[in-house]
Amino acid sequence: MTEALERQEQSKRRRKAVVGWGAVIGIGALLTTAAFTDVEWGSLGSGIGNADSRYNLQIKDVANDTWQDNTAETTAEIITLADAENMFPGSGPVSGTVEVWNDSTFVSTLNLALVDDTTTPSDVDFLAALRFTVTQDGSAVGGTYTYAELASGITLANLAQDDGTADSGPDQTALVITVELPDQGSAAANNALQGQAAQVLVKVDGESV
Ligand SMILES: [Ca+2]
Ligand SMILES: [Ca+2]
Repeated sequence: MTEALERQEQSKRRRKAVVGWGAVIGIGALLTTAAFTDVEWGSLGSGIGNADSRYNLQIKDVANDTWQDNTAETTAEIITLADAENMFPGSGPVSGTVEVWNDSTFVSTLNLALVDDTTTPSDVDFLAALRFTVTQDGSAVGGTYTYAELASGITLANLAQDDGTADSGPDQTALVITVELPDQGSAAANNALQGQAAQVLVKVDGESV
């Protein structure tokens, strides 16, 4: 065999070898496809939206030391103002505390407004003569307000989301509302308010942010 012929034969054998391997690999792949299957599932998080992700403010039921929803004016939580019934012009301030909890996973804005109770409407002159101040966790919110000014509402500091610790933390706040009936400047003006009364509701609302 000449050298050239021998190289030709070697080349043919290499091509056969290559073709042979290709066939084996092809069959192997076919067998895998036919005999074995497998699947993996993933989930986009543990849910999109959640029953627990409800935005919810609550007000403290002081008498029972529990938190509650009070969405209707007719079932408003009574905030005790000690000695408010004996108020007279110049008699000094009385105050009550509203505690609010942000029972949700959202940060909440907070607003406070006074609303004249339509079931027991206030005497207009008496209501207008009252002066109010508001503190949030000990810090004054603005200055001295008339009823009309607080009826328009004021903005309080935001509440953090529920921190998982009951009855403490930045998810709750204490609002102290102080009411005063100042001396009206004359006996006649003071006497004009005799026998008058006011019944005012406190509305605290917010928005998730
Ligand atoms: Ca609520
Ligand atoms: Ca808490």
